[in-house]
Amino acid sequence: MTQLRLTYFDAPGRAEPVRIALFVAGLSFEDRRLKFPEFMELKQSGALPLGSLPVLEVDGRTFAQTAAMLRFAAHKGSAKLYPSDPLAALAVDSVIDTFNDTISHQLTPSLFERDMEKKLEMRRALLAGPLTLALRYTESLIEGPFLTGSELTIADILLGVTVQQYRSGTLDGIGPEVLASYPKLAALGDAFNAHPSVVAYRNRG
Ligand SMILES: N[C@@H](CCC(=O)N[C@@H](CS)C(=O)NCC(=O)O)C(=O)O
Repeated sequence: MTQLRLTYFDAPGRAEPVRIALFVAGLSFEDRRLKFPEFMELKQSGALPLGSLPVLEVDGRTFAQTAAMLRFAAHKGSAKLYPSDPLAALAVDSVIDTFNDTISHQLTPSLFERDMEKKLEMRRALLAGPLTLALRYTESLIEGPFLTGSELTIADILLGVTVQQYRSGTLDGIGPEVLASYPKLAALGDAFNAHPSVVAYRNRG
């Protein structure tokens, strides 16, 4: 059996969609969670190919990039998390790339900002520009209840975790009110939470 080990911080962050995708796909994996000093030690040892987390080890080979990990889980696992129809796959990939771009270039810098006023200003700029574009675009693509219809895909996992993050209020300046203009996305978040595999993930103990 293929040995899988996912390494990230002890937080949802970028790894949570990958954790859920691996679980839903029926792939057992080691969920390795590092404290910040352990991450720094690993980074300095050169074991992280891009210097960042998460990384997924597959039989000892180390891979970076969450979007690729999500696709890997879908292709390798038992659940149909990636559409065979090219147009549906285009929608899935486009949403994943859109959110990864928005997170990498706009949200991540604000996470490292310690001055609260500056942080909120960065979040306001994010909302006024790229995040609103990303949300509006995503809303226009959602067929309902999930992105491409009735099947849960890896894009829905990423969106479901994102909706959950906004609803939780843990991102200062980007709270549940952001979803008011995007009813399809909010409904997708509800469908994600109610999906039996996602419920099983949350109850996994
Ligand atoms: N494009 C990468 C981005 C990975 C990334 O930015 N990881 C952050 C944590 S969320 C990180 O490790 N930052 C610390 C660093 O680069 O030193 C992905 O999707 O996996």
